[in-house]
Amino acid sequence: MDKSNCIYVAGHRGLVGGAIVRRLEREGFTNIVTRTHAELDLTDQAAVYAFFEDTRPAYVFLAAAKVGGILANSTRPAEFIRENLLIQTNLIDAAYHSGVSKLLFLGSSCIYPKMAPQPLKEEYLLTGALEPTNDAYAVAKIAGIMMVKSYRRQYGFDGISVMPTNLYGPGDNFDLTSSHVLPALIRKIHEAKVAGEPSVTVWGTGTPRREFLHVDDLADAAVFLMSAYDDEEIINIGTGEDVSIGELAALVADVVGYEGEIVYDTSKPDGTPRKLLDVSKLRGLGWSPKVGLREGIAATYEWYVAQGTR
Ligand code: GFB
Repeated sequence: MDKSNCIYVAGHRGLVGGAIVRRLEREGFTNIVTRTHAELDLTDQAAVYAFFEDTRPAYVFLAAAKVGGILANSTRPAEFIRENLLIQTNLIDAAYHSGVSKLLFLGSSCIYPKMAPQPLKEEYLLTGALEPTNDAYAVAKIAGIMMVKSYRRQYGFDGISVMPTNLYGPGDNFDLTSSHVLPALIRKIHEAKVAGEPSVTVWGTGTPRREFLHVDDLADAAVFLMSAYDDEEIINIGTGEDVSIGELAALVADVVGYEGEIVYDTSKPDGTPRKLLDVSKLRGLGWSPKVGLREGIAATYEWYVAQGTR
C-alpha cells in the first residue's frame, strides 16, 4: 500500500474499523475513505455498487459487521446471519467488479468447531459442529471466507481472510444486553464499586476460557497482513494465551479497585468451553502483539470512565 492509495475502511465507527483508521492515519496514509451508516447502507446492494464505482478504492478493510456477545448472538441469530451475509456479499462482489487491488476480510475465532483441539489451527475450519450460541454468525463468517477464497480461485481476486480472537479496547460496546464479556465486566464492576454494592454477577460458571486481544494490536496485525500475506488460506490473529472468565473477572476487579464478591449466574450460557488460537502462522511472518492484558484492560477502563465524565 502506498501512502496516497485510496483505502476504504468499512465499519469505521465500530471497534475494529475505528482502530484500523487510527492505525493508518498514524502511519501517514492520506486517502482513507469512510462512510457512516446514514451515508451508505451496506446491506443495500445498489448503493454499495454505486459507492465503489464512484470511489474506486485500491484497498478495502472489510471490518463492517453485525457483532455482539453471547446473549445477542443467541437471541437474535436471524439478524446476525442476514446482515452479515448481505454486508460481506455486497462488499466483496462490488470490490471485485470495481477493480480493488486487495481486500482484507475479518472473520472470528467462533468459526472453528466447538470441540476442536486447542489451540485452534487454521486447518480445523469445517471439521466439526459449531457452538450453538453463535452458529448463525459463524456460518455467515464462514460464507465470507469461502466467498473470498472462491473469488481468488475463479477470478484471481486478491482477497485475504483473517481470524481475530475476542477483541476489546477503546470504542467497545458497553451495553450489557449486547456487549462481549470484557466491556460488560468493566462496566458491571465499575458500577458496583461506585454504588458500594457487595457483589457483582458474572454470567455462566466462570470456567470457560477466552483469549483477548487489544484492538490496537488487531489493527496493527491487519495493516501488516494487508502487505505481508497473500494466500487463500485463513490466518489467525491472537496472543496465544487465554484466561478463564473467573480469572478475567478477578483481573478486572483488581484494575478497577473493587473488593466485593464475584457471584455466578449459571442460568446464563457459558458458550464454547475454550477457543484459544494457534498463532504460529502469524508469528512465523514476524508479527507479535504488544499490549498485555492488564495494561489493555487498564487503558480501556480509563477510556470508559472518561466517556462518562465528558
Ligand atoms: O464475550 P462473550 O459474550 O462471547 O462471552 P463468546 C464470553 C464468556 O463470558 C461466556 C461469559 O462464557 C459468557 O457467559 N460472561 C460472563 C459474560 N459475564 C458476562 C457478561 O456480563 N456479558 C457477556 N457478554 N458475557 C462471542 C460470540 O462468543 O464471541 C460471537 O457470540 C463472537 O459470535 C465473539 O465470536 C468474539 O466468546 O462466548
